[in-house]
Amino acid sequence: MIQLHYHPGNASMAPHILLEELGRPFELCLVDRANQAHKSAAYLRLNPNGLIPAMTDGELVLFETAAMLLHLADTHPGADLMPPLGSADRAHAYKWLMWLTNTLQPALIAYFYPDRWVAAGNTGGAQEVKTRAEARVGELLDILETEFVRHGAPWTLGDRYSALDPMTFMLCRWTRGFHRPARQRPALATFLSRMAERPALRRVMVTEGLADAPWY
Ligand SMILES: N[C@@H](CCC(=O)N[C@@H](CS)C(=O)NCC(=O)O)C(=O)O
Repeated sequence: MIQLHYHPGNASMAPHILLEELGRPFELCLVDRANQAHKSAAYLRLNPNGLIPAMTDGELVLFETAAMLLHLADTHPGADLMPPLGSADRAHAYKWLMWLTNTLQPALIAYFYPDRWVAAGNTGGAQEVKTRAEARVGELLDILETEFVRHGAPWTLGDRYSALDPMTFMLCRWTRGFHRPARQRPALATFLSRMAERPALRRVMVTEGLADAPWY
C-alpha cells in the first residue's frame, strides 16, 4: 500500500489531495516535526533532504512532491490526470508543473525560511529576504493569474482537472498570510473556491486537522 509521510499543511498536501481524488487505499504517516523527525536517521533513509513529504509505493521510495504527482498519474492512467504522452498539452503540463515546483515553490520556501539565506543572527537580513521573497511570489502569482485569465477555464491546464491542480492549490494556499495573497486575484480566487468544493480536498482538510482554519 502507498504510504505518504506528511505533516499538516506541508508540501505533502498536494499528493495527499491526489491520493484522495484517486479514491484508492493509502496510509498516512505523520512526521513529528516538533521532534525533528524529518531529520532522523530513519526518515533520512526515505528522503535524504530531510524534507516533507516522502512516499513509498511497495519497494519504490520517492521524494519531491512533483515526482509523486507524476507517479500517481502514471500508475492510474484511467484517472486521466495528465494529457496524452507526446502531445503539446503534455508539454505544457510539464512546463507548468516544473514552474510550480522549480520557480514558485522555492520563492515560497525562501519566504518561510529566510534565515537560511543570511548569516546566523542577522535578523535584519532575514527580514529583507522575507520581504523580497514575498514580492517575488507576488510577481509569480500574477503570471499564474494571467494564465488562468488567458485560457478562461476552470483548472490549471484549462478544461481538464489534472495532477497539477493540487500543487497549484497548495502553493496558493501558502500565501494566505501574505499582504496580497493568491485569493486577491480574481481568477485564482475562483480556482481556489472551485478546488475547495471538491470532496477529496475537503477530506484532506479534515484529515490534516485544518478544516477550521482559513483554507486559502
Ligand atoms: N521541493 C520539495 C520541498 C519540500 C519542503 O521544503 N518541505 C518543507 C515543508 S513544506 C519541509 O520539509 N521543511 C522542513 C525543513 O526545511 O527543515 C518537495 O516538494 O518535496
